[in-house]
Amino acid sequence: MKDVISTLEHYLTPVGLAKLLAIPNRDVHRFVAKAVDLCEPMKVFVCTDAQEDIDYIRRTAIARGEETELAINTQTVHFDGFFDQARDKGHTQYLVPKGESLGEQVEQIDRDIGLKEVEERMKGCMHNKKMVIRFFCLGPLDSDFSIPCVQITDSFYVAHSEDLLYRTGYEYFKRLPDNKEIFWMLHSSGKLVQSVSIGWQQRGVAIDYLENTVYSYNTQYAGNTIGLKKLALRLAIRKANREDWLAEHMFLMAIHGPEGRKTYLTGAYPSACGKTSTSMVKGATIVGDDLTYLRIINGHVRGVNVEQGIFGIIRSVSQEDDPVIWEVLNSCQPAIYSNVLITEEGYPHWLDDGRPIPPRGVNHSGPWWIGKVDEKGEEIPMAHKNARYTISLKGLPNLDSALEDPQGVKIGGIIYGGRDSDTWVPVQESFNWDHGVLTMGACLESKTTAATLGPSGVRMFQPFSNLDFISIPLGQYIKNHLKFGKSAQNPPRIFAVNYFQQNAEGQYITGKDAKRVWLNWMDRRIHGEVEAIKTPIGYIPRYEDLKMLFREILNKTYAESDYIEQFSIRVPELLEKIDRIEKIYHETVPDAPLELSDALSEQRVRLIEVEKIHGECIAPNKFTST
Ligand code: OXD
Ligand code: MN
Repeated sequence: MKDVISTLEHYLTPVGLAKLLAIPNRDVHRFVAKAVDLCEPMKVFVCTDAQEDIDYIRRTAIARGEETELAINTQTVHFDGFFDQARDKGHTQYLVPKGESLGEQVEQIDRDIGLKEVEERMKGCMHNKKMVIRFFCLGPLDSDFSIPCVQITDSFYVAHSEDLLYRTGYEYFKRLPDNKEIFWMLHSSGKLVQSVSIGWQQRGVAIDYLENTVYSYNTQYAGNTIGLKKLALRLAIRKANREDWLAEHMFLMAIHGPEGRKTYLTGAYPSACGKTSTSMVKGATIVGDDLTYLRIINGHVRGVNVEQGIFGIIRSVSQEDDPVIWEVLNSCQPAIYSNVLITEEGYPHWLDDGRPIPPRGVNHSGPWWIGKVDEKGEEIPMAHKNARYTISLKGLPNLDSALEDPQGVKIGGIIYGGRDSDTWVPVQESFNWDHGVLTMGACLESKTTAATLGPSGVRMFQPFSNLDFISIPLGQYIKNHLKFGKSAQNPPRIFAVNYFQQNAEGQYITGKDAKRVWLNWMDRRIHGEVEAIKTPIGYIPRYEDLKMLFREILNKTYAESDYIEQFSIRVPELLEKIDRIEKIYHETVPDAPLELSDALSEQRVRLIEVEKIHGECIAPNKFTST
């Protein structure tokens, strides 16, 4: 590569160069020079925080056919290629220097080989394209949590989505101290046909953590391309590991309890297991729905939303179950839909939206009609199961006032939850921080969903809902959690939830709105207002408290028979779970902390003891309240 400035002069217009050089940080100039040298773009657009630059991004996404305007003209739709509509875990790899290993749970490749592959796949990939350079900040600006990020992409859809999802940071970059750590993201959709990326067989995401850089190529699906989302999370987990804080796959919300008190809860559930719908429940306020950084400030665990928007799964969003999201999507707020059905009149429809299915429209397969089949003769559904909406949090009626607080919010409780048919009860509280980390976070299992490629409905080990993004050995990650709790004066309570519990006939046994009750029960526990029943797996609610909350919050009667069915302790299933998890840790996580095997053995002994007295399925009233 020629020297940095002459390379930049070669590719950038004088206006673009002036915008770039207004940022004094030399690493920024070097990264852009390296990117243009590799991708050889036809043109380069440097995007500042100015409204005209931001408008240009949206306009160009539409002009190039990456997005189409809808009947509500603040909204657009984007389609990904047929095979490119979910996160590709198999082709997302860490570039690991020789002699290092991230452990068996993590996809990795020798760094030199990985970089060579990136070079081969990305060399000249923007020949006939325009490159966009954008500056953002993860977390609120000018705070201990802030991480500045540079995103380079040839997709105006990606650049536009990031505008709704992240805090713009061009001005922030201008005032960055020289030594501030920056995350770098370079993306190309590769070859496009009708605005759709067609090189999916050679797609990949390569995480070069030595250089805090992520490369993503031949893919458009936002989970693989929006650098600031799951790509940056992987870098953030490493940074957090070095600096003793936590980077988590968690929503962040406030429950509004009695007398106007607010209690902040943060929760880790795997993708498509209810994070967004939980953070948007009626009566609560949302800080974020997907990514939270947690730090200890003045002895307290405090958290921020890394993002400022939602890239949410739209399947099953309905007026009845999700009134707040529904209202936002039907307002004039900017939104980008992906992989939904668009009717001839320009309105989006999606699976299980509670409305009649339109007879025809356009979806990711092109023109669509009821009964349309693919080349294998299989019926093409109206919309993809992983269809999404992208909106900014700004303007949500239920937005929490602390979104931009540079100190974050004080966390009262942490929740772990997954798609679990037969082990966990709907809500439980751990005995203490370590018990929660070890038997809830580290033991989380969940059935796979359409958010990742591959079959859905398969029970998988999903510790902390963060396994897909963990970039350090898993044992170390767990030790960091234990240490974090010890460093806090009064660590948050830890809870587990299960919205997907089923009966022997395979039917779900809790209503969708019940999650509001479970959340309010947590609030009451945190403030010491309700007692609980001590079981071998943790504390569970008393019937009378839930009955009162169902009445107060949902105006519903809660039958004792429902309580007994939902909160009975299913001993054989819980023991099998311990066996499964122990085996995984034993076989694949050599650095797992000793505390983990102790916690699991103790839990097993407690379960076996109660089984001897009360049998396999134990009703909650067999245990005593504390
Ligand atoms: C997401 C995911 O899109 O986790 O948030 O897949
Ligand atoms: Mn997510």
